[in-house]
Amino acid sequence: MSDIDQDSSIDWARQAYEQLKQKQNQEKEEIQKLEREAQEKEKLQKLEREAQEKEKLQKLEREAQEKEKLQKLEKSSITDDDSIPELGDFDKEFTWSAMILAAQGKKINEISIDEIDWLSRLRRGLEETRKGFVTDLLDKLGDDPLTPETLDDLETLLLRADAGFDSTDKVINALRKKLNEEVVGGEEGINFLKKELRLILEEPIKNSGKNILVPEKGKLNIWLVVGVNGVGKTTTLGKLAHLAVRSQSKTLIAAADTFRAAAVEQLQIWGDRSNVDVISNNSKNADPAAVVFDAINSAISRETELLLIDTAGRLQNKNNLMEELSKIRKIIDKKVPNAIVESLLVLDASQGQNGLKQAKGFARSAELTGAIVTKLDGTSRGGVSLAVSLEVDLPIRFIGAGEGIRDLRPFNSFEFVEALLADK
Ligand SMILES: Nc1nc2c(ncn2[C@@H]2O[C@H](COP(=O)(O)OP(=O)(O)O)[C@@H](O)[C@H]2O)c(=O)[nH]1
Ligand SMILES: [Mg+2]
Repeated sequence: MSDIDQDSSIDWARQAYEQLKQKQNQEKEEIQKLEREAQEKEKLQKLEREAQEKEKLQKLEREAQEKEKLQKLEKSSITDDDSIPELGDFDKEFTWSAMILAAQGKKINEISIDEIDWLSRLRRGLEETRKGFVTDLLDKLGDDPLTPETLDDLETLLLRADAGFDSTDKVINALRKKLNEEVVGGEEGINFLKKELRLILEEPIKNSGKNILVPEKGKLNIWLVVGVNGVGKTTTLGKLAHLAVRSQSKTLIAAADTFRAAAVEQLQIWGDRSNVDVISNNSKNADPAAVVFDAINSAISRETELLLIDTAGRLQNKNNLMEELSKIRKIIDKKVPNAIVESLLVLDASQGQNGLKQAKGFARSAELTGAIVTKLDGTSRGGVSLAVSLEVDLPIRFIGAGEGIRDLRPFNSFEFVEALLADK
C-alpha cells in the first residue's frame, strides 16, 4: 500500500470511528433518555398511587368524622331538653344579664327567661376572648387614668383578639385623640372603648338599612347559608330553623350541600328537632341548583315564609364552589324575583384572621349580605367580628356560642361588647 493510500485509509478509518462513536453516543443518550423517562414515569405513578392512598385514607377519616358527628347529634337530640330554658339561680350571671337588658331600655315585664339564658351563655362563651383581653386590661388599668402606655397595651390586646389592624387603629386613634384633650379615668376609658367598638359593629348594620334580620311575614324570604367546610353552616342552619319556628315563621330547609352524603342526614336530624321539613335529593352527585329549584316549588306551594338553604363548602375547588353558588342564586332570582334573599356567610371565630380572608373572598363572588359568627365559645379570637364589620362592611346578623339548639341569637352589638368587656 502506498503512503497516500495508507493515509487516506487512516482518515477513512478515523471518520468511520468518529461516526460510529457519535452513533454510539447518540444511542447511549437515547437509552439514558428512555431510562430517565421510565424512571420519571415510575416516580409519577408512585406519587399518584401515594396520593390515591392518601385520598382514600382522608376519605375514610372524613367518613368516620361525619359518622361521629351524626352519632353525637343524634344522641344530643334524644337527650336534648334544652329547648326549654329554665330559670337559674339569682347569681352574678343573672344580675349581669338583667342589667344588660335594663340598660337597653327593657322593662321588667318585658324580660324573658330566653334572653337571660342567652346572655349568660354569651358571657360564658366570650370568657376566653375576655380572659386574654379585658381581664388583662382591667388589671393594668385599675382606677387610674389612661396613659399612652395603657393604649399600647390595649393595642396589643386588640390585635391578639384578632380585631384586625384597621379596627385596632381606629379605636386606638380615637382614644389617643381623647387622651390628648383631657384626662381620661379608668372607667371612662372603658366606656369610651365600648362606644368605639359598638360604632364599628353598628356601621354595616346601619348601612344595610335593617336593624335586625328577621324574615318578613307573608313573604318568601330565602336565606342562603354559605362558608367553607366545618365552620358550622349546617349546625347554624339547624339553630336558625329553631329560632324561626319559635317566632312562628313557616319554615322549610333545602339540603343543597349534595357534595357529602352525610350532610343531608345531618340536616335531617336538625330539621326533625324543630319539626321543619327538609327538601333533598338523595341521588349521588345531585345538582345543588336542582335541589334549590325543587325547594322553591315546595316553598311556593306551602306558602313558606323562610326557606333556609344549606350549601357545600369545599375548598379544594373554590371556583366550582363559587360557580355553584351563583347558579343557585340565578335560579332564585329567575324563579322568585320578589323573594327577599339574604346570603349569609358563616365564620368560625376560632379561625381568627383566616375568617377575615374568607369573608373578603366570598364577598367578591357570593353577593353576601351578612355574616354569622360561630364558635365564640372556647376561642380567644372573638375580635374577628370587628375586623369583618370594618374591613368587609358586613353586618353581623347572628352569633353562635355553643353546639346546642339554643346557642344562636340575633346579633346585638350592645350585648356583644358588654359580654366582651364584662368585668370579672
Ligand atoms: N363549640 C361550638 N361548636 C360549633 C358551633 N357551631 C358549630 N359547631 C360544631 O362545628 C362542627 C362543624 O359544624 P357543621 O355545622 O357540620 O359545619 P359545616 O361543614 O359548615 O356545615 C360540628 O361539630 C358542630 O357541632 C358553635 O357555635 N360552638
Ligand atoms: Mg354542612
